[in-house]
Amino acid sequence: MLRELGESTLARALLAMLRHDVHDHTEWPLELEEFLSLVEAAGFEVVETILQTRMRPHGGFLFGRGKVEEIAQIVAMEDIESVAVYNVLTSMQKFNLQRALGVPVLDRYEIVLQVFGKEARDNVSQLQLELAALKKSYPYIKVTESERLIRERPARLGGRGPGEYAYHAQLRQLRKRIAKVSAELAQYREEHRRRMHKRRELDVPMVCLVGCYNAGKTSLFNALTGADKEVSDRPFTTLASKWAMTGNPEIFFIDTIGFALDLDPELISAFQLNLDDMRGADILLLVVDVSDSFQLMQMKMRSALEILHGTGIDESRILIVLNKTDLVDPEQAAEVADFIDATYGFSSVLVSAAKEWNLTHLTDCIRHLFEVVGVNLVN
Ligand SMILES: Nc1nc2c(ncn2[C@@H]2O[C@H](COP(=O)(O)OP(=O)(O)O)[C@@H](O)[C@H]2O)c(=O)[nH]1
Ligand SMILES: [Mg+2]
Repeated sequence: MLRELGESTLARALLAMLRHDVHDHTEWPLELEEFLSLVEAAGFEVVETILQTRMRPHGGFLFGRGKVEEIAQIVAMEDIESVAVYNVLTSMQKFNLQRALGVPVLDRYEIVLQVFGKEARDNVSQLQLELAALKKSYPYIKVTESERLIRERPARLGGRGPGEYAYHAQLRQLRKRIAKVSAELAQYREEHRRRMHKRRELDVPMVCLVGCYNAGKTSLFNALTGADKEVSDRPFTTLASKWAMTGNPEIFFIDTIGFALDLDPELISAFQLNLDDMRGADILLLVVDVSDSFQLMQMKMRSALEILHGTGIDESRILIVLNKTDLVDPEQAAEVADFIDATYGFSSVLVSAAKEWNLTHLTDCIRHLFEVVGVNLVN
């Protein structure tokens, strides 16, 4: 299909998802919608969406062969430039899909990386991102190159051909780069730990804001500390953590990276410096967008709690902050708060960071939780 002049210059993407839980009828549309906003934030215009329901993912292609052919036809007819897959692909699946479709295929891991990459301006974030990308590309290069060598082998007369040497050299290069980036990050991490230790010696308690992107962490951070950081509805504007101290009571607030639904553990593990901030804080405010649908809100909470749990954070140190109450009916907000208190056993506070509603009460709740976890405050 020919594109009209003046049409969007964003790369045209097809979005594909494999649903393997055939009993789930309500979560996948929300997951797909969240993914769509990520793909758009990564700089694509989504022009087609393909869904397949299949109990067992195809080992080689993720999708069944018939579905792959259908996607290939749409890619050709609709002038699609990239395919974004919701599911995390194995290197083999990515390789096979790219060969079958003839366009780049990016999975959720890579889409998130691409979005992160747009925002990463500081050194630490860039290195953490590079490490996450390298971890993904190393096995992929192994697969693509070994496939290529197998195809070329019959033409050769035994022994290693030049292609094979180049392949091993490329892998060696990648391993060297991974080692170098890891070493640099280890240094930054050490320095970061020293700095945290110094702050700890000041005896000022630390509160870290966590939650999914767009929940309003940075807005709340600004409202609580009077800082003026960029607030955005683009995902992941905050990569490296930011610190600010308040007086009366003296508290260090830390604004850190946002989570997304179902983040890959490998990807999360690349952001150790941000995780250190979460681990090092005395308490954590899990900021939740109360204007999301009830189900999406719970899915996001679950995702965030899983990450915090995996990071070794004790649940007793978490306070749930239900933000954006200005966007919902007060009764509805109160019901959500009651539900969360009853279901998850966390205390929650209703606030609006934008309108600065209920922040004094939030500070009281923070003081109370400090007492519970045994932190002394200096006024
Ligand atoms: N209506 C309303 N919008 C808010 C509130 N808090 C944040 N926002 C908006 O939500 C979006 C994301 O906010 P941000 O603080 O960047 O979220 P973060 O990704 O969690 O740091 C921005 O467009 C904010 O203006 C709030 O209390 N009420
Ligand atoms: Mg932010």
